[in-house]
Amino acid sequence: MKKVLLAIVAIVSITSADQLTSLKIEGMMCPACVKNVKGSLNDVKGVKESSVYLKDGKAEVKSADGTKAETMCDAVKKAGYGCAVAK
Ligand SMILES: [Cu+2]
Repeated sequence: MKKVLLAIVAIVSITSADQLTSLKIEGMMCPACVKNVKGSLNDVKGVKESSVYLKDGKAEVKSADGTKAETMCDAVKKAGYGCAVAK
């Protein structure tokens, strides 16, 4: 029984692989902006971790597979910044 459970857990963790999304962020001027963007990204359902780069004007978002980049961008825009999905 225990072995079966372990096998199921292994399958779930393989199929729910993390997804990496790159976003272009516009309008960040200072570290407070970075904090705002990061906070709004982390509030998006499915997002696990985000790194926001002020100088490069970009963000790397680690999320559950299937989390839409558009949803992330909408959250950033709501916070008052420009956002586009980077290729
Ligand atoms: Cu700022």
